[in-house]
Amino acid sequence: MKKQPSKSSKAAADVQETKAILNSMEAHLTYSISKYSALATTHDWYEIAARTARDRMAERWMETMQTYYRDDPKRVYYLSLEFLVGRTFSNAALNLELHGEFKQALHELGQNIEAVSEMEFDAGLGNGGLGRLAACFLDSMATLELPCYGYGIRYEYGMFHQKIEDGQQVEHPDNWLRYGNPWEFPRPEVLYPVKFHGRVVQFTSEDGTLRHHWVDTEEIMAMAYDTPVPGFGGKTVNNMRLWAAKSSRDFDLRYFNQGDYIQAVADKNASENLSKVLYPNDSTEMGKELRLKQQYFFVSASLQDILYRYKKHHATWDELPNKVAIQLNDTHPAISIAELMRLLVDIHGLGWDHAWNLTTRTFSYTNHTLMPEALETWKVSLFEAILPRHLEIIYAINFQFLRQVMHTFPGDNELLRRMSLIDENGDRRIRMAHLAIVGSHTVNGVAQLHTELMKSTIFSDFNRLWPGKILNMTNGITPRRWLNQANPALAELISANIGTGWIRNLDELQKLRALAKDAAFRKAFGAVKRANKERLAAMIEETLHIRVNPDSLFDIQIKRIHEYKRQLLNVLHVITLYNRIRQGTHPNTAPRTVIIGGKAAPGYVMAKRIIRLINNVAEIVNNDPLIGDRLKLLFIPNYNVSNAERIVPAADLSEQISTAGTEASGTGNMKLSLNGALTIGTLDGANIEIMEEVGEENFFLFGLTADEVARLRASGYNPWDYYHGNTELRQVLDMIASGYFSPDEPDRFQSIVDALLCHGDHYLLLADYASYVACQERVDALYCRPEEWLQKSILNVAGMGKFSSDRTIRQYAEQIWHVGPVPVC
Ligand code: B1N
Repeated sequence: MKKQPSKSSKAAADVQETKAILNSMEAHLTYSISKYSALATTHDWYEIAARTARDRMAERWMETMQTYYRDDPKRVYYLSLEFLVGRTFSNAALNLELHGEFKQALHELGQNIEAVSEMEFDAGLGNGGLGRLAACFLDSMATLELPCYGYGIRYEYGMFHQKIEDGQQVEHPDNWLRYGNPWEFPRPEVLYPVKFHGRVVQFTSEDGTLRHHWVDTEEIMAMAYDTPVPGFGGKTVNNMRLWAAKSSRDFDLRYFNQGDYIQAVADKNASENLSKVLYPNDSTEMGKELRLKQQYFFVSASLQDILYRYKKHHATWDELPNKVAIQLNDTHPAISIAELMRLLVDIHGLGWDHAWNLTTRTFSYTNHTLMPEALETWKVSLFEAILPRHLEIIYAINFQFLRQVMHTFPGDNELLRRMSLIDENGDRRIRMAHLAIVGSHTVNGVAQLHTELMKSTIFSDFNRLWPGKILNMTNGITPRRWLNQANPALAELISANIGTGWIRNLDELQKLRALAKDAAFRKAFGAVKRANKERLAAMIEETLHIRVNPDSLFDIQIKRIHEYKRQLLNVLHVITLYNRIRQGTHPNTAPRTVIIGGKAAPGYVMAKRIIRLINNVAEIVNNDPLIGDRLKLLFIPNYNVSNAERIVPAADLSEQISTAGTEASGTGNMKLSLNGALTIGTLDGANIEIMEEVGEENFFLFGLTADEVARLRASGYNPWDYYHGNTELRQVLDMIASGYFSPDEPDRFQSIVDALLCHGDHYLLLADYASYVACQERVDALYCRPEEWLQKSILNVAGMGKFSSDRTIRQYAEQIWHVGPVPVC
């Protein structure tokens, strides 16, 4: 092993910087908190440290904004209903390369940086992968010095807090702003009206053109809150602008003076409900009126803001697509397309064709799922009531679009029905994905397989009409948070051996390949993993009061609970191991700790039942004296970004076991592999590309391929064949159905078994069971050869360069946005 001094691995903090930070913190203690240090709580120290870090970002932030204003480069606007940022303090300190200094300064004040960091509430403004991807992208965009802005909603309540009571998920509100949020800057002067309801009147203008007025509307104000987003190195600090709903009544004094005061205050509350809470649905659609209002609210405010900024530099609209790129994060902000048309045509008086040309050159759209139940559609009647002018605009877009389809493929009425923006089957519905595709210049999927399936299945008609419009942009994760911050010991070890270049250029991890053969490096690498496992074990003991053995294989599945992700298949395997151990048919291999974490959408009954099954199985397995230490099953409550930062570095095995063709990409798979876990997975989403990068021999592959899944379903899949054909599987299912794990209520889990045997086992768990169990045996065998395991683990880390979100963002910048870096001097 060679040693190299490097900034982030230096032991001693810079003395001058530390002193300056110490002085700032003492000043904040007096002027922001106004307490004697003896009275300051750990939370006060967090507040002080956060403000001190924030001060250090502020100057660069202002310089960045000034540079963009002065140079007027083409800017990117990332519109997302979700930003799952997590905590900010450690991330800010690390990206400013001042973590050591903060640690030392806090130490001198008698504080421990980890305890102080723990005081911060997670910003949980997202459900899962889609929201976390948006947060990783912001980090990469700032690190790559790209002029980008995130736009979203400042939910007062983020993703619910999950508690487990009596084995079941209970949702508690996430009041994350209770103690204030030191990272945000309210901008009460940045305020836009957003209209709803009302009706459309037509009139002919002086020049004889037909014009539209949207009148008798209700108005809600959108107020901006800005949060700085520092890139690594802290040179570029970009902006994330989140909108909060404020009553327009506040700004209309007449209402208060003349009207009913009490009613006025009640109305004010009602309108501010708009940004109150994040909808906790991931990959399922719920069609609620408030959700549509949230979408339009943030879209309308963001577009007004974007056009205002554009207008400061430009007299006409012609340059819009050369100065503005708007990325739609799924269809949630797709109403943008109709809104930009409305602003350009109705408000700014452009002709329809001119406006359409500018609009389609400005937008691009990312699709994140093929699941039919997640594809957004809105009832035409709902649109008519809430956004009547947008409905007219969508009809007009559809008319012109279908005319184009008719010209290209004459006489195919079925094709017109399929491609229409309006689904005419049953109650009429607007297909938001079709609106997004038609209104964008580029559409992208999030992993190779997902993009190919988009082109060959759900969007095949569009791919035929516009070949080349659908591109792949394989997802990535930021190595700053997911290695440098979450796993400081591994980061340190890597930097000591190959330097710190990997933090900006993750491809440099390749240099670790040679070190996989170095016994001393393997030993050090193994020691880091072991220490991370001890840390997780301590956390588990503290929260769950269960002692786990850090020498056991940590087998981890962390993600939203969804049938397609097949947490249930994992449970079937755990029960199989349980039976084998009890029956004495399990070879005496490594003990295992199976850890599952994730939230279920509150209305998703089957997902909640699966959580209960996991907890009930855990109860039996963990307390069986015949099992002892050989097998443990744990459900970690309230899986979120901060918990992930503890769990991911401690994983030996990463469970990525979705039915092939269902998981668009996955990003947890990347985080776990980057931290040295080996993957057991199907050929699905980004798993395929991970396997390509790390090598098949370093990946545990099992199960049907996406093609085989499609063929098996088409040829008539019968789960009973597998039930009758596999004794162990039959035993496991019979145990669940007969109440072995729920003796107080024997038929509690009957419906789970019914879903598999009687309702078609839509996600083919039974078809993949044997292959999965056999693959797990190979996992066991390898874990008993620790040197080989370590080698493969190192080769996983070494192969992860491709999955930096820096690579992903560079591809978006070059192939979709056509923007380049704007260094801030
Ligand atoms: O987006 C991630 C992918 O890595 C995952 O595979 C994918 O499942 C996830 C409606 C969604 N797709 N769709 C959603 C989230 C919230 C919502 O209200 C849909 N999330 C994904 C990043 O590409």
